[in-house]
Amino acid sequence: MSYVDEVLEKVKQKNAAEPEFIQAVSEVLESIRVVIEADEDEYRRTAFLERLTEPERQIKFRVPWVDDKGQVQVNTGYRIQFNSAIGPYKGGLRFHPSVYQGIIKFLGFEQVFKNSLTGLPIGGGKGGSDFDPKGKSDNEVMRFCQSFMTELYKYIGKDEDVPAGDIGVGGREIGYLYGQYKRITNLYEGVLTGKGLTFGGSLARTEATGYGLLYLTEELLKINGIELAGKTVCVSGAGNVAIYAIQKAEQLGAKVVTCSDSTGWIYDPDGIDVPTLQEVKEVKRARLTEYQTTRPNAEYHEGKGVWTIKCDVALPCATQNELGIEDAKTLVANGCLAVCEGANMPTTLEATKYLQDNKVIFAPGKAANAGGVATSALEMSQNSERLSWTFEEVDAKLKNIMVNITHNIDAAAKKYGMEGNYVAGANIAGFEKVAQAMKAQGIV
Ligand code: NDP
Ligand code: 2IT
Repeated sequence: MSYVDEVLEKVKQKNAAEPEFIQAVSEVLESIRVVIEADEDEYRRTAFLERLTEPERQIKFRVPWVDDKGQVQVNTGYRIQFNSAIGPYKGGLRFHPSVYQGIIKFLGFEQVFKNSLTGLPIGGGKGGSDFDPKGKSDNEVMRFCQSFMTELYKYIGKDEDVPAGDIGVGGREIGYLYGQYKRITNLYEGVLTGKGLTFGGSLARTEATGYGLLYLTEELLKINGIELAGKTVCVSGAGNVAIYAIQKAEQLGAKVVTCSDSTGWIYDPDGIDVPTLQEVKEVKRARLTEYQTTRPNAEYHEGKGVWTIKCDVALPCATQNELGIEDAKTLVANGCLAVCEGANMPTTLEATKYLQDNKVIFAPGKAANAGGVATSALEMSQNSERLSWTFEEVDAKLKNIMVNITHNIDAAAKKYGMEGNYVAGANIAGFEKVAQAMKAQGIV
């Protein structure tokens, strides 16, 4: 049996209860098979892939907090420090009831290669909790965040591990977490990114993941001789990534006609109105039904459905495995040209293969959504030098990083004879830097 297959078998056995982690590892190991097989004996002798797929450290902790009625609630907290070969652990925190170890592990694993692709010195990690911020008061969210940080602070630091936001963790949560870290440690340091602008946050971090997704999408289409302007775009999600993806797509001359949340979706034939969406989701924290009240031409539907709308470009920006094989078939039948992932692993392996087989340009999340963490690394730089760059400076650096990623994944795919396979290109390009660093650092 080849070394890659041996390790895949071991990973499946060892992590049988974590399907998302197995999915993420399978995709990466399949992609880098060609690199491993060129020097298989040495990779096997050094148990390289066993080390790559085993987190350096996994922290799991109790998070007790008191709700507004005086009832004590208990959640589980996680921080998985996956790989620090190229820099301190870096990656977001997710607060969502679906969180368990397998979700955080798959996200941490993806983060290792994503962070490598940014070209910046950041290792990979991820954390979170099964806490559901929906329907909680600000005070409840604050008490939860304070309790979460009262344990987490022991394991993080500006040169050690730097968390940020993800699903359910935005500016409000980062503020509460930062306040508690500072109170406990007495340190005013860049230990979290996505901070408010008055306490060390970076301009353009809020917009960065969505904007970066569009910079990469525009460049990838250009490489393939297609112009983004004038195209119809379907977006899923209505959170941080989705909102700023829609805004940038519209600025670049495309028309975005859909968005969705966990209960339903919007089709707006006039193009999604970003200020209305921001009011509903960022200010009121309400459901998408509210969007329709000020946009009478828009349709609201319960459940899932954004991929049924005919589009040129599809941007899944909600959550993992939200785009399955039936969705992929519908997109292809409707003439979709490109799918670029704003979320982490939103497309199933089967759907990804179907899209690629049908010549749909496919950009995997670890490349396409890397603008968020890249700008987090820019926030770390600004914190270190105690300076703040302008929006235009940060945005220009972000654009440059995304254009570089686009060309790097294209070149890596070509180098290994897989032109146009950007999944392989991203995995190989991300792997190469981490692998070099791990080899140089010995058996650790
Ligand atoms: P938010 O919490 O801001 O938004 C998430 C959106 O997706 C919401 O509209 C939410 O609906 C919807 N959603 C979440 N979970 C589900 C689910 N299980 N079923 C259906 N809809 C769901 O998160 P982000 O925008 O930050 O994150 C979106 C994706 O992007 C995630 O995969 C995340 O890992 C990834 N990502 C985020 C980055 C960042 O910088 N924030 C960077 C790179 C990737 P509702 O409004 O009802 O809650
Ligand atoms: O998935 C991701 O890259 C993020 N949630 C952002 C991580 C970060 O450290 O900014």
